[in-house]
Amino acid sequence: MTKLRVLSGMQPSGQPTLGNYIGAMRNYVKLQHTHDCYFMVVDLHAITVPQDPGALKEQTESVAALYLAAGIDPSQATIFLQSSVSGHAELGWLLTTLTYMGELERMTQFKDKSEGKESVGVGLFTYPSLMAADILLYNADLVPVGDDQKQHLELTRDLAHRFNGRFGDTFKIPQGYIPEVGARIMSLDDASKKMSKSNPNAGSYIAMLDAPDVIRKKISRAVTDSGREVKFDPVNKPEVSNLLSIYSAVTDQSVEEIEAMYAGQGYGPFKKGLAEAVVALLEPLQQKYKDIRESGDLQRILREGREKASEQAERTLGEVKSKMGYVIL
Ligand code: ATP
Ligand code: LTN
Repeated sequence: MTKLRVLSGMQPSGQPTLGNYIGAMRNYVKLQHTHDCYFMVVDLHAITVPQDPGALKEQTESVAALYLAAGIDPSQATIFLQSSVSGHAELGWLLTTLTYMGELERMTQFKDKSEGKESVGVGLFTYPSLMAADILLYNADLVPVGDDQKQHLELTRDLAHRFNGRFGDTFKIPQGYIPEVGARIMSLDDASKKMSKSNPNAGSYIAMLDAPDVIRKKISRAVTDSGREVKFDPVNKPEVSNLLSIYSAVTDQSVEEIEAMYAGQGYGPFKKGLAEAVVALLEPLQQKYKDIRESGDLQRILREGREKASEQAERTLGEVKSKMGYVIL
């Protein structure tokens, strides 16, 4: 039986966080054994907000190395850079012409990221069409993402239907793969906002590469209510509930088990336990990351990934262009 195809990507727009890991990356690792997987660093998406060229390069290599450190095996999954396969930009444009202004105006990520800004790049607005191209170029069946990407996936499905309806059956309709626990990890300083690597306050997130003592400090300073009961109650205790979700995702224990473990103890021991669990998860990954960066293997792995991805992308793009009426030379 042919394996279902999986595709996903992460932006090199800052330091990947524990939210990125729990919401997306660890599912990449899980899926690679049973699916035909493509994981990319979406460096074309990252420039929808200004990026310093030196930082972009470093962060791109860093995300690719984190994929490997987290356990993605390049002999099982294809790892590549979005910008190294020109078909993304090309199909992105073709799909942009099929996308309606109203659809993009409804995107909550655009609203959040443009809010209060004096000038906003057009790319931030049209970005979901490029994401649709990323997915449809590979005819992916499944797309592992966090909860915040649901709306973009819905648009991807709509664009695939629209293209198929107008030009004939071409694209598969992809499904999201969204974890039950940890699809939306919230900020440590404000439980109404998602944990984000582009938040200027580094205390709001745990970066996957934060040193153990930094992790301990950030968790001990995480905002909580003035009570002392460790209880999952997202409406009345959103901060503690967020920490409980992180604890549960990191240790694979149920929320009820964790509540019982800290019954009557207050937030201090709970936060200490959580910090040690996060450190135990990230410390070995950080050691692997260091080894990978020092090994110099990354270039070769990304080049091999580009070869495999390009082949697939060219095939789809050829079919798309021919169906749309482009003269194929
Ligand atoms: P930013 O926060 O900088 O705007 P991002 O982290 O949302 O960016 P990506 O790096 O592209 O953007 O996200 C990679 C994956 O991580 C996506 O699948 C996204 O849904 C998931 N993700 C991001 N933040 C969280 C979070 N707080 N909780 C769960 N999943 C998340
Ligand atoms: N839009 C996503 C990143 C992204 C993506 C993709 C995810 C770009 N292309 C394709 C899955 C599949 C984000 O901002 N997190």
